[in-house]
Amino acid sequence: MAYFPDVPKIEYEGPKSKNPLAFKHYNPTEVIEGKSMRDLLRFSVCYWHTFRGTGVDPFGAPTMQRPWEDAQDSVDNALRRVDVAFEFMEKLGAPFYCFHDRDIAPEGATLAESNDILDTIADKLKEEQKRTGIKLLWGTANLFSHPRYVHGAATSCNADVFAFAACQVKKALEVTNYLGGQNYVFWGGREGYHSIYNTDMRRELDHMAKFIQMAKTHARSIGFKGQFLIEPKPKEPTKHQYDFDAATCLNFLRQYGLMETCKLNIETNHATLAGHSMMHELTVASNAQALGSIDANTGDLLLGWDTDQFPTDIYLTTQCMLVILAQKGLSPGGINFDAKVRRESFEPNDLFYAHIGGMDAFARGLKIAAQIRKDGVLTDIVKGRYSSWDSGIGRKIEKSQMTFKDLEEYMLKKGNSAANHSGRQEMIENIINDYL
Ligand code: XUL
Ligand code: CO
Repeated sequence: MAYFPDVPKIEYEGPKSKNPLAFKHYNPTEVIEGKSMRDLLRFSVCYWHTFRGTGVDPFGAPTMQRPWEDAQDSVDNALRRVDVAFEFMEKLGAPFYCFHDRDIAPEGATLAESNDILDTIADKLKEEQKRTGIKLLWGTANLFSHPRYVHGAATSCNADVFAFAACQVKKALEVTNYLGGQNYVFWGGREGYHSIYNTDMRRELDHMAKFIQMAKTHARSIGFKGQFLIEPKPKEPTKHQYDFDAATCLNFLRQYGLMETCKLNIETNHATLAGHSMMHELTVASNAQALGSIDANTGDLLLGWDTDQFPTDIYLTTQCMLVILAQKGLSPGGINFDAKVRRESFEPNDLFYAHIGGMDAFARGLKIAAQIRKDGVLTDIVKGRYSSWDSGIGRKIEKSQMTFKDLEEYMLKKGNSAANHSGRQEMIENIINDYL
């Protein structure tokens, strides 16, 4: 049975095409910087928004037309949803997908029952992966929706909740491993606090580190070779989230000796909620050799919450691809669309338009970024701007050959520092515009 009967396989038709169900820029086999677009971009569809999003918001009921859904959240429904998901991803030509344990399978009355249901669904996912060649980019556990996680999961004041969360991650790791998942993500949903009066911050952070360490030990014991990723986010649901931004996460990883264990999964809307641009966050992570994967979406400049919209802004995708190309791609990570269609876009086919738009926006960003890199414009500008560090006094400072006393001697002799040059921000922005 077809769940998207009027949607054919989405093909690349080129920039002149007016077909809304075709790619204008994403041409999977086109080679850029020595790799196919498919291998460079490693697009992934997320199960939660795409197959579980209902359109519910704090003011109103679900709006999404999803004829395959029953109201019960039954196991049968979960099995049917696997068919829906794979039909969608196969037609779209997405090479990867991602899930939380509770997206793919309903929670049972006990842990044992939940684990059994998860196994049933995982078997079907495995079959479909085999049939289609679609792979699991990452798995994760939902440690934030259930009321038991009201005070957090790994950072809960209730040790039993830590234990339950550990069981959930243990199982999610096993399922991810069974499905050949290439990464495992930790998004600290409720790892944070609202009031410091009732919070032992130090102890909670110690527990969070212990949790990741224990997860790693288990992952290695079952032969999971995938990459661990932490996903920074500054607010929502708690006022103070421990994984505020890339720099905060890196500080946590360094403090607890976890740099070898985890890289970062950087999400655009989380970056902007933290008051940073996506390019800033990607650069912070990449500079620390910790940029593992990205959650591609965008916020709304006029709204202050996590709107998780599909990325369509070519400036944004170009900036992302400049950083990603500079580190030669994201593999084994990828570009996961952690994005949802608007509540008003309730027809099933809107899911196709949304993903096609996001994939095309990234493909365009990739082509533009590759051209900027080929012409060397930004590298030449930056190299020129720092040229005083390539010889003379700058070089000696960088090589640790100078003391403050030496510098005083140098400057007393010279009398004053050399003149500055303009940063030419506007000129550079104009140059970037020439490429768009
Ligand atoms: C929440 C969010 C999560 C993570 C996975 O804002 O981004 O869906 O990506 O837990
Ligand atoms: Co995300």
